[in-house]
Amino acid sequence: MSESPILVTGGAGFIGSNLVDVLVARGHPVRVLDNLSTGKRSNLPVDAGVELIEGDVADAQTVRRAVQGCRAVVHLAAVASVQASVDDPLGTHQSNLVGTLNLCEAMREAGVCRVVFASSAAVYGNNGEGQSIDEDTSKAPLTPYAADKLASEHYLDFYRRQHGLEPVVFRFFNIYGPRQDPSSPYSGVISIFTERAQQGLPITVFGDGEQTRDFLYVGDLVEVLLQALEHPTVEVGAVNVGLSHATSLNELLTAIGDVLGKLPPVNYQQARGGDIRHSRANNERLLQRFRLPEPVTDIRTGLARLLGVSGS
Ligand code: NAD
Ligand code: UD2
Repeated sequence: MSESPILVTGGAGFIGSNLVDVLVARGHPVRVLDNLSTGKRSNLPVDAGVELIEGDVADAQTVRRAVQGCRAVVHLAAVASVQASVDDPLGTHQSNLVGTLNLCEAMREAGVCRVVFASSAAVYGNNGEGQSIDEDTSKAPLTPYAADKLASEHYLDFYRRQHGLEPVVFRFFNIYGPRQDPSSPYSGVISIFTERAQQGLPITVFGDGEQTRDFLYVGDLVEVLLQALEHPTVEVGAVNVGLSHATSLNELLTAIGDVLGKLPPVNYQQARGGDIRHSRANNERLLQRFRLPEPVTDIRTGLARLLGVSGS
């Protein structure tokens, strides 16, 4: 009998499609549920037998259909932009919380247990500023995005206790790499900076550029997601996913300039309201439970790969 598919919600997006590529390459049947709001059909491998259900996680019936007959789920479908959630809290909530709840219910009904969930470092707000943030750091969701991620974690835990779901909850820090869409001003900063640097267009830094982020290459994240799908047991509690390495935006710009051999003019504007100043993961729990690739992709190697510059 052929293996049942793994469902990847949001599989046509940046992280999802990078995951789908590796699942397919390793011979797993894959089903994708995606409403193509930011994801693209063209992100999915051609002729690889990936089944795409074009639909919304906010629609319970569609989610039921997608979960039916699956072996496990990786739940990535969400509005990924923090700012979009500030602009449209209600619309975002449908995708980011109702979608998770629909998934929990559909999994319970279908008897599918394992779900890997993409939560976010945003749940910590500005707590832990200046030091690395461990999972017990108090939560301070500052935006609808962060509130929905934290609430999703609580619902998943309820379904674990009550209905035997096996959630593996990851709090991603800042992920970057190929297919991160640079087209919106609220896209991931590395996708915007590298795209503009390649085109010779001016770059805008919001603030003084000394804010820091913990950047992780998407290929390294995918290796962790795969382990979470296969892990024989599931331990309780969310797991930070980051390198525990802080890079300021000014350092990032220097690195892009070094890799490309050029950098366009950089303008500094007022910091975005509500922007987190420093964010760095304490990743001890990640390293206890999972393996990061050896060696992990450092920022210069990741940028060189993304920019298609040799030496990567
Ligand atoms: P992305 O926008 O590229 O991917 C999200 C995908 O979900 C897209 O394909 C989109 O079309 C789909 N989608 C959105 N709403 C949907 C809905 N209602 N129904 C069905 N599909 C829907 O973003 P990404 O960076 O790949 O993010 C993937 C997940 O990881 C998200 O849950 C995001 O919140 C989380 N995350 C990302 C980062 C990061 O740094 N990129 C950090 C923390 C958490
Ligand atoms: C990212 C994720 C979010 C989340 C969080 C977890 C995206 C789009 N957002 O939010 O989903 O879970 O990480 O850590 O993937 N900036 C500029 N110029 C630009 C664009 C951004 O200066 O043109 C600044 C921005 O003000 C911020 C920093 O770059 O200080 C990082 O911004 P971001 O949107 O890449 O990431 P973040 O941390 O807000």
